[in-house]
Amino acid sequence: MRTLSMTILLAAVLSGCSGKTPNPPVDTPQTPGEPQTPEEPLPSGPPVTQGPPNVPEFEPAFPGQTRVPAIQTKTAFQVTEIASGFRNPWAIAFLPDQRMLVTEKPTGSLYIVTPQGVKSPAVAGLPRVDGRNQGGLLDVEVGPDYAQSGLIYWTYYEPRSGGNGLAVARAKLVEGEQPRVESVQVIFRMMPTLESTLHAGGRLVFTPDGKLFVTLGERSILEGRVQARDVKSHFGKVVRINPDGSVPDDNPYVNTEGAKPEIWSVGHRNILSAALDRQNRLWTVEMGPRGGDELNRPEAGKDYGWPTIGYGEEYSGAPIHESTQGPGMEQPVYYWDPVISPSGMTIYTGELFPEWRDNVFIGGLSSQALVRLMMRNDRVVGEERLLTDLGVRVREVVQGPEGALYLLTDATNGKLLKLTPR
Ligand SMILES: [Ca+2]
Repeated sequence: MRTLSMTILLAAVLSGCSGKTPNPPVDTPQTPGEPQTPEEPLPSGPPVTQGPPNVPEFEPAFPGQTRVPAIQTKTAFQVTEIASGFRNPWAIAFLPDQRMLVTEKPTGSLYIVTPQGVKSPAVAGLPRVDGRNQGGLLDVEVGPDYAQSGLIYWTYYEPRSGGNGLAVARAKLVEGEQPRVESVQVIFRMMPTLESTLHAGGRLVFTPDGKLFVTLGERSILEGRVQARDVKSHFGKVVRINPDGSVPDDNPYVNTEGAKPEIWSVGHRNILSAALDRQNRLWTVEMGPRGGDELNRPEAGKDYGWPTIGYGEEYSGAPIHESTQGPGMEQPVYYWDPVISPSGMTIYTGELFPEWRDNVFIGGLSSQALVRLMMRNDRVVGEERLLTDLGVRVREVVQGPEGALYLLTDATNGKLLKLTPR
């Protein structure tokens, strides 16, 4: 382990900006004896430094939907390299003993990594992936009953006759000199099959009531894009399943003729970021077109509008949307123009950084940043771009068991980094 030479010491205070923790929402249960955070004034001042908007003619639907005031973390922190040599790693999941599972996207390899950075041989027995382009092995999660079952879950681009599609598999992890998975079961297949190496989504989120959210993209090509609001297709959806792949009785479309019963919410583009908040509500960030990355809080049966409404345009500059708003479609909580290219997300609940309590962290690829959002009453009130001087694409961000943030950088020599108070 070594401390990066680019270690950052952030003690400066931006004038006019508050880096204080917001109040928890009023319905958040308070731990007995926990002091109430006094109400802080909202941040004010200019937004974070970024380029001009790509689609300046689109205006936000409400104040604070984009370009909120910049904030700056006051706690001095450091970035430590735990391990390197991962080929475009994608996701981290913590085992109960603080070791990590780390996925490598294009190779389809899964590793077990100790807190000191010692990497196992690649876990044997995972199914073959279609590793082209955005495909490969994506997210990994440790099952809620792992201590008894040894089950882990992962997402991948599954090669199929006639194309490919996202699949979710689970298996028992068996440790040893050559770790392996046993009894691999595919529990969900995104349908229809299509030939596309783009936009399959792929984040997994378990909820405390034992359900599993899976985020799905719309495959990028027009044939897939037009299915994003169609409940007969999995494309462009959040789905919710039981850990064995069966459909929960209370899903919103279980009684809709012809609908895919796994669907939770519709009208998404490509969701690569998903996390629960302290109230166990799902939040997502989706890759938008040029100028249209979105933060949403997907609710059962709601329509998030893609491709009918949105704030971006094609990368060619051609228009996609006639409007930013439409009947029966939800507004994003926040959007970015220019985009951050989001991947990875966590909502901070740790003790190491009290000022980050309930803040949203998002990995930024093209923005080469760790994006921090300060929230109040489910709106974004402050934004920060951390680690910009490292010059790395941040693929993944998760909170470790001790309250540190763990990151993966997207590179052919990808690194596992740890962010702690200095
Ligand atoms: Ca939307």
